[in-house]
Amino acid sequence: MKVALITGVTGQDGAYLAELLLDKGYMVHGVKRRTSLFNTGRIDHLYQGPHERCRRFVLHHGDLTDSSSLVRIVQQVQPDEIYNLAAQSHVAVSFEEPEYTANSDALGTLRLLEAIRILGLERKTRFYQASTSELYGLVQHIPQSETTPFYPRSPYAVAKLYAYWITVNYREAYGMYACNGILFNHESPIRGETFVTRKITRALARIKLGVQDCLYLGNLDARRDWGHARDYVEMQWMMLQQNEPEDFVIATGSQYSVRDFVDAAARELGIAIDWRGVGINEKGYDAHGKVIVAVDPRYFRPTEVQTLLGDATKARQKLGWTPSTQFSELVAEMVREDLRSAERDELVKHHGYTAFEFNE
Ligand code: NDP
Ligand code: GDR
Repeated sequence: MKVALITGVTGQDGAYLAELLLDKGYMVHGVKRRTSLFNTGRIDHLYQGPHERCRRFVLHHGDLTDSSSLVRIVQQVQPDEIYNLAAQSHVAVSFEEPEYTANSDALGTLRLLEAIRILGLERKTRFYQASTSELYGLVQHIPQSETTPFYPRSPYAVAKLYAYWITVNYREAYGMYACNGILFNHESPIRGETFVTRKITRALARIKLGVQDCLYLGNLDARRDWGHARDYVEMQWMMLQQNEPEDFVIATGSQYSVRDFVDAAARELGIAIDWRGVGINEKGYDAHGKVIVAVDPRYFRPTEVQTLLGDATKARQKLGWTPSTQFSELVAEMVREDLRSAERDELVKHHGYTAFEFNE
């Protein structure tokens, strides 16, 4: 049985990847940092308690900022594959916590690579690094491929740039099977609530049911290449199954603006948005003339990544990559799930928790 270790297992990609690897028959170990509450909502359906026989999913306490925990876990687990998905992954937050972001996202990657080396596992353990389209930042070429020069535009992207190159360096210096997946934005119903797609689907569902009044956003003109996380984790696994380690761009090759995303989600909910004004005065009105979307400059970033569009030709040719979920399907799935949660919130708001006794 192959053994995988996933850092960031409680995150969006970690949950999808754990599920995928368990389906493939792997023994899966996940690194979880200590939190005051469980924080395992995305992986609870996979949980197997310590007393279960034949466990194939095990969680370990550890942190990317703590070498000792990483060395101990890698030593215990002796993984065939490590997927380094853990990161302070929010670009806007990285401007507020730049040092922590560098520590976890840049040095954290180094710590894991060193753990492999210290334990003499260079020939055994394959390493996947969660690199990002944010590396392209102020884009130097459209569309972006593996050969497009990087120009990071946030402390997050700069930290990930270090992680990208240290992964390449350990591959070249020590002959390790280590590779970067340069993944463009990928979303899902379990995306963190403060990333723009989920913020939109969640807020519009709540507005539809009267639980929330208005959705406040930053730059509506930012353009992204959005795919589905379920499709992307499959490529993370594929990258570790090749004969030689290589870096790959994973993207859909289609691009939409934040405003397009709002419109698509609103359409799904049967809301027609009438946009009026420009810049920070731009607002979206519903059919009754009520403002339901507004720009709030607090969500602008000190330096913005205005446009990202990926060219995944190499992954298509070498990994057989084709995204199976279209933009409209992604939006529909996210809206559907958030409408379900909004219905619960609406029930509680208007009837209190006791409502569940009668209605569920
Ligand atoms: P999430 O933010 O959903 O998950 C991040 C995970 O990292 C969480 O499990 C989090 O734990 C964990 N984590 C954060 N800091 C630490 C730390 N110091 N030590 C240990 N664990 C830590 O991110 P995604 O799942 O969306 O992304 C996965 C990876 O891919 C990230 O590295 C991200 O930067 C990168 N990426 C993501 C893209 C996307 O569009 N989703 C695109 C390209 C790259 P906790 O649950 O406790 O917060
Ligand atoms: P991004 O994702 O920065 O691309 O990083 P995010 O969804 O946060 O932003 C996308 C674009 O939308 C604009 N935007 C807003 N963003 C947020 N979060 N909230 C808002 O209110 C808002 N209004 C407009 C942003 O300015 C930006 O241009 C994600 C993360 O998953 C990274 O970890 C990953 O590396 C990259 O995708 C690829």
